[in-house]
Amino acid sequence: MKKDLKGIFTALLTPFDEHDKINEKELEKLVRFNIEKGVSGFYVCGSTGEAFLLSTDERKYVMDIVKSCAPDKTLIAHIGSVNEKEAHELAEHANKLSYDMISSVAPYYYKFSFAEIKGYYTRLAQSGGLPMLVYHIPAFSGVNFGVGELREFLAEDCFAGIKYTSNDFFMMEQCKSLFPNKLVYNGYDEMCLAGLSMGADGAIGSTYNFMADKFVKISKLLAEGNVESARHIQTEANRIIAVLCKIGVMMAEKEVMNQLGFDFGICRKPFARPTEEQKSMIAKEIIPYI
Ligand code: MN9
Repeated sequence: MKKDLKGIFTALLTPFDEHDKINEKELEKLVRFNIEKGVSGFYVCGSTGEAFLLSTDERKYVMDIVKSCAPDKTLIAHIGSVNEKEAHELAEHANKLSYDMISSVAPYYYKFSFAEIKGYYTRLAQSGGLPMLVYHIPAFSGVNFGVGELREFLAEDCFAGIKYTSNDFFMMEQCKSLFPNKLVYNGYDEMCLAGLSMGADGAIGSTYNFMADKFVKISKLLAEGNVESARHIQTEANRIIAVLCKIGVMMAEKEVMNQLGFDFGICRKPFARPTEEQKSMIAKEIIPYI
């Protein structure tokens, strides 16, 4: 069966139990819940999955769990790390598990030159055995690629495309039209319709953990040419996302899952736990609208 490379991909959250250990059962439940909502696949251990707060072994363990409960879905392993050795180890693991793609943020913290960053990506893409999806997220990584730089990646066969988390849709459209055969995934859920209508092949996002169905609908409606109805659903979703942003997206999303009946625990420190006031905001302003 050929895998679906288009559509909606959930950037999975990582549930922790009361001892701060990965909660395998809840993660499996989350994967099944999203499959039922019609997602095409999963982005595993990205920013949303608290990748940078997990050990190498924990990241591998999450990859194992997701592969075993979603073997037929398109699986993208985020293997990014400023420690390139770790990134290689994770890429090898993803390859061993037959993931479909690897993906990475730009190496962060130090101000690496573009040549150094390109070296990092190219070594991983050439040696990992899996095509690389460049994770462009300047607001978090501090690395702001321009079209010229992104096209240097896209011109190479070992690069699958870009996970594009930026609101510069002019640049996104230029990448897609220069390389129509490469994949471009929209990254900001609150602009999903904008990204898809400017040519993105699909969307990868964190709020899909609990409302993937809204975005599966947006993408179907757009494909049918029904922009008005698609925009209506995007507006509904954005009312929810605005509340998440006010609280702090990561910790708010885990609390949403908890209030929906999952047992996701809290984000790892230094993230704070939600206050009672934030919890009641979620109960009143988010849960009834999911
Ligand atoms: O790229 C996610 N980005 C981050 C994906 O988490 C940094 C998005 O799904 C956002 O969480 C979401 C809310 O701003 O759009």
